[in-house]
Amino acid sequence: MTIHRPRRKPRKGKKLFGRKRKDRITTTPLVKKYWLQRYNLFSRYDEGILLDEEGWYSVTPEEVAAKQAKRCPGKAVLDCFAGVGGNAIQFAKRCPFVVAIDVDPDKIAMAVNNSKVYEVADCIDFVIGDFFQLAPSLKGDVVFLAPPWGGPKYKEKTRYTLDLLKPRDGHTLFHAAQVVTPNIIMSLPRNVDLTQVEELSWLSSPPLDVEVEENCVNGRIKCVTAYFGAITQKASCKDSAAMILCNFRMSLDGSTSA
Ligand code: MGP
Ligand code: SAH
Repeated sequence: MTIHRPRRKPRKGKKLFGRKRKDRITTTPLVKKYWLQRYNLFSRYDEGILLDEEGWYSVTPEEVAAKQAKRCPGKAVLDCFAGVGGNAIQFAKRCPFVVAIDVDPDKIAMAVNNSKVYEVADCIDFVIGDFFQLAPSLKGDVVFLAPPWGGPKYKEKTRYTLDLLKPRDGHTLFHAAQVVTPNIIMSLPRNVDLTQVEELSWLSSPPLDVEVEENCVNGRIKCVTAYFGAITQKASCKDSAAMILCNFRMSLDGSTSA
């Protein structure tokens, strides 16, 4: 495991005045590419953020994670493949209850550390475990799924099919999540087969609302996010349409009884 650790954690309120933080551990060529993007991944990187190799290439860029979290205000969110905490930290800023699950104890240790850097560690429950085993016992309003895509080589496929997701294929993953809630968010490769993504919504009867967005950082697409169920904009439009209708009826009722 390659943990990138600052030589010295800057003390709160103390500025580094032009002195650059040096990483103690040698950076592999693979990691270097992501290290160059470090402030897009964690804007507070210099305050002691820790990542291992998989963490570097898998963490959701902060701007994207913040956008995904914006969909879930006030919700209880289960981040089922939490990694080094990129998403869990952003959920914790907006949601009263966040559970961060990862099968790798080192990832959870790094996620705990990183959430402390962002001062949200107290808002997250960390669980070391296998999502597929835990799913039947989980409770939450939203399930967030950012599973392994099979490493950075995912982009070699012209069309990334859902059977390539790890450790289980996309259908098995979606089925497991549906046991918890129909409100599911999936973070997927930018070359994912969108027809297959849409088909996932048909696994539910009646079919779930589905919405897909491309997520860019500095004008480059980083991933695709699929929202299912009540967290799609379509569903919230339906809610607000129902609300408007309801308010309209109430005002009619009011005018009749007046
Ligand atoms: P990338 O395509 O490897 O990097 O990953 P980049 O900088 O866009 O490279 P380029 O060669 O295309 O220019 C882009 C983003 O996808 C990463 O920052 C992660 O947020 C996300 N990502 C990449 N991988 C391999 C995974 C993965 O296995 N799982 C998850 N959940 N996210 C990943
Ligand atoms: N969204 C995260 C990155 C997730 S990377 C972030 O922003 O930091 C995918 C993670 O899934 C890896 O950390 C890996 O350890 C974890 N994982 C793989 N199989 C798992 C399983 N069966 N249950 C839970 N976590 C798993």
